[in-house]
Order: sequence, then structure tokens, then C-alpha cells
Amino acid sequence: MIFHLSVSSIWIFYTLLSVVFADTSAAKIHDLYYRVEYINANPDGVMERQVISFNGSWPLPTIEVDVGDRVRLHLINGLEDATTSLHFHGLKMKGVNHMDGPVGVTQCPISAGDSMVYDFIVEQSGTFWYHSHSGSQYSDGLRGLFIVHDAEKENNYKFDHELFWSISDWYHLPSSALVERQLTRYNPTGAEPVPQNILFNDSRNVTVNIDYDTTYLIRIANIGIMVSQYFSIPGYEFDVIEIDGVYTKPQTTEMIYLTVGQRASILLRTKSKEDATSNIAIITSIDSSMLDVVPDDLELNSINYMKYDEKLPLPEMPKWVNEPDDFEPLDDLTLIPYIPRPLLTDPDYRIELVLHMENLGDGVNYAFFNNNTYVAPKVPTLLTVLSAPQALKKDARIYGSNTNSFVLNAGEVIEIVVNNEDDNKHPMHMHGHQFQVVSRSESFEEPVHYNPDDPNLKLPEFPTMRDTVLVEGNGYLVLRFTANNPGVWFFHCHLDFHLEQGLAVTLIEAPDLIDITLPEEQIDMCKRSNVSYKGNAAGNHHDFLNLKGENKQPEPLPEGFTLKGYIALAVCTAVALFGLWSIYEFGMRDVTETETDKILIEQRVTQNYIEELEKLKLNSGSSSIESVNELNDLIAEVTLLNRKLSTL
Ligand SMILES: [Cu+2]
Repeated sequence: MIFHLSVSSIWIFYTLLSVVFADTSAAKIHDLYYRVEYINANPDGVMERQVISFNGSWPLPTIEVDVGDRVRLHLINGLEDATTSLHFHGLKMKGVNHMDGPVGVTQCPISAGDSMVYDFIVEQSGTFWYHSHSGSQYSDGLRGLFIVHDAEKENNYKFDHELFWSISDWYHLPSSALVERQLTRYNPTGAEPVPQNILFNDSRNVTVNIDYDTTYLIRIANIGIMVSQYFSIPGYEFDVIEIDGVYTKPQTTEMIYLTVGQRASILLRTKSKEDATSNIAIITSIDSSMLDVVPDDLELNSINYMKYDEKLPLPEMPKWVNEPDDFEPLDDLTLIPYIPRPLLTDPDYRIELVLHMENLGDGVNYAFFNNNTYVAPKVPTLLTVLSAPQALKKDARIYGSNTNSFVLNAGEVIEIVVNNEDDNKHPMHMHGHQFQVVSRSESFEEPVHYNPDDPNLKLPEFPTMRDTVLVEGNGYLVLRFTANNPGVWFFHCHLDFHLEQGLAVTLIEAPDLIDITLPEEQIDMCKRSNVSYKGNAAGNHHDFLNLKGENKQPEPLPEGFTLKGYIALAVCTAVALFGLWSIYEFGMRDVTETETDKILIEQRVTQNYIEELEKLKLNSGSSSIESVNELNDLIAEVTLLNRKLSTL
């Protein structure tokens, strides 16, 4: 706080400008001073809410630099009630792992009034983005585009102008309320909050002016927290030339699919004045299969325009706008890097991850890799690496039993297999690497695991490379990369609710070669946020193998108690829902949009319960009559509740 006051005049000064100092070489230094603070905004035109700004301004700026430039982003936390951090999504942060941003993994939180400088040289080019990596805070608007130019690479393609477009979901509730709603025993099925809208460049009904006969390089990033979107420009084909900072051989298509975290660059050629009979629509559509419930008032399509001329009419909407089931986006696995990289063969180390969702003893629905749900350690993992004795750095035990830590050896080819036993889709994101996508299955009704010995298995000669990729429901995903970037790298589902549910692993890559001296500033930051900056996952720096007191996941539902456990949960839920319903009945008629949404979710929850209870009844052949009666009563009760909810 003192620090902030004494220099506040400087911050105000820098509010107005970001300074670019010319270096002696061609590379530039970008000193950016951003104070995060709340302001109100109404990006969807429906509801004003609190968002997180930079220096009182939102949407956040697109940061544009050249490859080789140095960025020094001075982030000041002006939020009184929240910690923060910043991650540069897709940047490998070679040699500067402590600039990567995820709280609990590579750094301590930046507490209120504190600040941190993200200082790194940009070594990749293409379309990236930055966002808070502190809980699910970026859904409050703390995210923006980060574009890195490389004239040499861009010269491989012909275009006249460049455009930057962000797409995202948008919620009316703040991130804290969303997570609270997600992680509660009253949401035992783990239904994710449904967004109220989707945005285009942090707005709606946007019109972009364009010229005839012009080729645009359009960089598109899905900076949302939950839903994937289909992107198309009806009546126009375009060429995809980049995904996630990897330039590709051009591939012509009419539609692409972007999960949260993914980016693509496309080349779009506009028509000549003679040929253009209307302006152009840009349509982005929610992948509604990711929603537990589709509220009637949720607009699945966001329609924005490119305008040649005011006098031209708006284009006709294609039929599929109202029938979104037959979308056929380009398969990203067909996109080959511009300079193809052969498949990495013969992995030295295979990490097999079985993904599933389940309730623990506290009734909350968690996400697991190999029965372990990620729980942040008491000491950020990188700080454990830096403080551990050399002999123990490669001992996974010191990083804690609930962090899903895997130690990788330098230079090895790593294969990660994700066997998804959940019927949801998950956009998996890896920090520190652009991996090869070796194999990805379609979705299945029942879980199907990857079988490396399947004689029909055909791996690509030159695989797709990117940093975020979807695994289909009940399907599998296989990635490979070379462990050539010593550091602690988070590998997690970018669907933020799932990350909050613990869907993450920690890759501890060549910890013996991580050569970082933590800046004093970062140590002070830890002290000010009361987080230990040395020691094992439990904060013990005397005995690194003693993990007593480490953070652990809640106890499981008692063994063999599943039926009763579910009943108990259902009763709790029913009671809570009755409470909600009676509050409504007795006077709270002032139901807001959010309330409507809430009721729809509760309705879905009760519906799921009925189905779950029916299943239990079917399977309870050996249970006592008492249990069956109990179940019947419950089914009746929840059915009644479900009906009442549908009348609200
Ligand atoms: Cu997920």
C-alpha cells in the first residue's frame, strides 16, 4: 500500500502512455504500466457489471510487438479485494519460467496494492493472448490479445491489411460468484454456469469497415472461459494460415472451431465492387453441446458485420443459423506447420492420464486425472524447485501428492495420453510448449482408451502443432513434445470451471537445469501475500521429504456408501431447492435474468437427480425394501420440485 501511494503520481503519468524505448539493436523494449482496477462496463448491452480494467480502461488493449522485442509489463494490483497475476498464453517463456504467471505453479499471488514486472523477450510470433491466471478471474475481463509480428514469416502469405478479433463468452455474475456456484454440494452434477451472451471484440453488433478487392489477415482468438465457438463468414471461403502461434500451410474452409484459449489466423479476400451484392456477416455460434442447459433466451449466434458500403443491403442469413446441428468446421488436425516437423517417434516417457469427474465427501463435484484432483501446494511449485536441494529436485514427492506432478528428463520425447472418461469436451492447454497432436479420437457413447498397439492406428507423418487442443467426450488425445524447456509447466483444461474443479497436472521439466534467481521483488510479493517462497509442497524447507500438512483433496464419499451418499446429497439439494422455491413463492417476485438462469440450472439439476435416482432404483436389486421406499419417496419429492421449478 505504502509502495503504491508513494509512486501513484508515476502510475497516473503512465496511465496515458506506454513507453517504447529504442534499443541500439532493432529489438525494442516495451515498458507497459498497467494498474488493474474495477470499472463498470456493459459489453453485451444487457447488463452493466464490474469488470477489471487497465488504468481505468476496458476492453483491455491489444499488445502488439515484434519478435525479438523485450516486454516489461508492470502490473499493479489496484483491486482491493482480490489477488491477481498475468499469463501470456502460448509464449514458452524459455529461461524465464517465473514470468509464466499461474499462481501456485510459478509464482505467488500479487496481493492488493502490490505489483510485479513481467519481463521477457518475445521469441515466437503469431497470435497470442494474455490473461489473469489467478482462479477464474479472467472472466471478469482481465484478458486481451497479444500479437507478435515477424515480417519474415508473414511474407510467406499475401495480404493487404490486418484485423484482430476476439470472441468470448460473457457472464453477468463476477468470477467469484460463478465459482461459488460451480463448487457447491448443491451442484452435485457439476453443471457449469451458462453464459448470458457471447461477445465479439468485447461487444455485440459490431460493424467492421472493409474495402473491396482486399485480402485481410484476420487474427481470431477465443478468450472466453467456457464455450467453444464456430466461426464462419457465410458466402466466403477463407484460408487458415496460423493456429496458436504456429504458421501453417494454407487450408481453405468455410468454418473453423475455436475452443477457449485457441487462436487462428485466416486470409479473407473481399469481393470486387462489381461482384459484391451485399455486405458481409460474421457469424460465431456457441457449441451448445457444452451447455448443461440451453436457456430459451440465450442467443446461440452472435452476428456481426463487415461493411463495404452503407448502401449495400445486409446479407441473407444462411439456414443453418437456426439449425446449428450440422456444423462442419475444419478439422484442426489437418493443419500442418508451414515448415513441417516430422512426428516425434519412440517416446521416452509416456504419461497416461485418465480424466473423470466425481463427487468427494464434501458433496462437491471434482475433476480428476488418475483419481487425483489438483490442489494447489502451499509453496508455488517453481519455488519448491528453486529451494530444494539438488539431489531432491527430481523427486516428485517433494511437489506434493495432490499436484499431479510429473518430473521430465531433459531432452526426452514425452508422450501425454488423455483418456477422457467424462462425456464433456475438454480444451487441454499446455504451458511452455507447442505440442504435436499425435492422435485424437472422435467422441464415444462410452469411454474408449487410446491403444498404442492397435494395428489400425495410423499416426501422421507431420502432425499438427499447437498449444491448446480439444479432447472429445469419452474419447482420447495423444500429444508429444521434446523436453527442451526446463521449467514448471501447467497442463490443464482451459475450461475454467473444470480447472477450478482440479483438472490440471504439473510438468516439472528438467528441474535440475532450471537456472533462475528469483527477483527480490517476487520474494517480497510472496511475503506480502503470506505464501512461503521456499520449501516443499507443504512449506517444509528443513525436511523436503516430510509432506505433513500439505494441501489435500477432500476425503472421498465413504466406500460402499455411494447409494446413501447420493441420497444424502439429493436430500440436501432438495432441501436447498425447496428453500429457493419458497423464497420465491413468498415475495421475491423480482426475478432478474440471473435468477431465471439460476432456476433453469436448478431445474436441470433436479432432472439429473431424477434420472440418477431412477438408475439407482434399477440397480438396487439387492438393497433393502427400506432403501427402495426411501428412493421412491425421494423421486416423488424431487419430481414435484422439478415441476414447481418449471412453473416459475
Ligand atoms: Cu474441461
